[in-house]
Amino acid sequence: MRILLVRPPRIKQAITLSDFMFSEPLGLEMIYGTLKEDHEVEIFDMMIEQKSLSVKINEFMPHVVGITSLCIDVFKVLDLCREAKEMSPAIITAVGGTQAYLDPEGFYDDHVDYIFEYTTRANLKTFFASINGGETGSMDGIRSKQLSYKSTGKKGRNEYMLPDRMSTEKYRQDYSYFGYKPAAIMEFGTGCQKVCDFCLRWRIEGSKEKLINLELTENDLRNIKEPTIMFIDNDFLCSEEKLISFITLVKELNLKKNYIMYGSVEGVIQYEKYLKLLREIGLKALLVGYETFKDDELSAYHKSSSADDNIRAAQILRKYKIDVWASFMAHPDWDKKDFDSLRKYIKKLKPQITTISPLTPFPNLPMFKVFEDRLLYAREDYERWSFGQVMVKPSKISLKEYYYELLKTNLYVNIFINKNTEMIKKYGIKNIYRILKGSLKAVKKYRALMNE
Ligand code: B12
Repeated sequence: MRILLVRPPRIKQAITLSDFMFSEPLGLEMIYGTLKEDHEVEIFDMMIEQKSLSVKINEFMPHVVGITSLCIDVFKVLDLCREAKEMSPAIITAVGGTQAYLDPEGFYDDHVDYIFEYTTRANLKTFFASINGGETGSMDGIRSKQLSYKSTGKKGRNEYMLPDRMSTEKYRQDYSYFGYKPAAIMEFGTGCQKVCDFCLRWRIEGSKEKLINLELTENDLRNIKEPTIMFIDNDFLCSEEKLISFITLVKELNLKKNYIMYGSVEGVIQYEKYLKLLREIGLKALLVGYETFKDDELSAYHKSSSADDNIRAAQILRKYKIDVWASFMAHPDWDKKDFDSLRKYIKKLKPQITTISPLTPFPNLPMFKVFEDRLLYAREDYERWSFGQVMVKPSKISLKEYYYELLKTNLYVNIFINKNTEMIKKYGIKNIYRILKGSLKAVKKYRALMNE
């Protein structure tokens, strides 16, 4: 069979960070890697391609169009499925990805034949073998239109398979992570035991932390040609076993690359001794969720660290010269004084890059129920659920003032606190220009929202 795997284009009206962080469609590369054994497969990355899906379908004549999805993509994915069906009703459409896992119902639509709620090597292989033979019975993890999207009831999770890095060869120069371009992404271990209240990631991967099969990881590391790898693990600093195993592997393979990782405050403090080693083998930046300057909010979010721990972690990371890309969440009950206190707190932490996003109680998270009555938009207003837009009505100041404070704080901390000349030296003027262009776009979108 000919299978076209599609990543939908950027959603222009949504607030996204994809101008700063723009990675490869890792899930599609895995599907490609598994299906290429028996089928003719191609990836069509519409975040880069200028061509329409119809033109691509005319060229490739696929039997199946499989589309990946994130929260803000739902309407676009449905449009693409319709476009495929209009080209030929015989084309089979299938949807997968994070959003299909978290909320498959959003894809119940006449133009969607199958929804992969979760994908494993086994269900993927069986599914394609059986539709090739004209059969479509019920299968674990897959909901079909024919069976009214009923699930078999068996729960499961996405399996980490070996991605085929060559499948996106023609796009790879464009994939970047902030100042690092080109950059690849991969995962070393799945799950997150911290189960913070606002976070989706343990919902996706579970609360058990597990290392991905080392042989697979080793193969994948050998295949990556980019000088920078961003690890998407929820908390790379979650266990001594993981740190030792990574450091040993990098040394064994004699890899000389830049690494970017997510790391918790707790992990920085507990595993300080490994940070020196990580820095020596190439760790350049750690993405740290400091979240807030208030202890009561940290405990309400079920974070296991305090505001003072944040400061301690920042000092440790400075000591080892590891850049910090910090993230904070603005609570909807903040007033102007709170934003001012946040700016002062960030001055103490001195991260290299800071993002402040409004708290987003995503549907399915326990927090959704808490804020349900204060939501500004409907659950089905998918393009707004970007984690960049204010979704909960602020209680102390107007929405316009709230946006103003968010914008002011984001600009203030990134322009005045971060050392911009140092960044130009580190990333080069071309990368800084790309980032500035992205920032201007974001500022424009924020201003439009302020006047909505
Ligand atoms: C890398 C990444 C990105 C990359 C690219 C992701 C992509 N797929 O295109 C970039 C940087 C572009 C990105 C952007 C955004 N992201 Co992001 N991202 C991630 C991250 C760190 C890893 C995702 C990943 O690669 N997982 C591993 C792969 C293997 O999993 P997977 O894609 O689900 O694929 C598996 C299955 O789903 C299946 N599959 C996938 N697609 C398909 C298709 C078919 C047909 C089939 C059969 C199977 C299948 O195959 C895989 C098998 O295991 C996650 C956090 C995390 N650690 O999970 C956030 C995350 C997915 N992102 C998130 C968000 C919110 C965003 C943004 C909206 C943020 C923003 N405001 O800018 C933007 C949206 C971009 C846009 N549409 O314009 C949320 C998603 C929430 C949701 N409900 O979807 C997450 C969970 C982070 C969070 N906030 O908690 N992101």
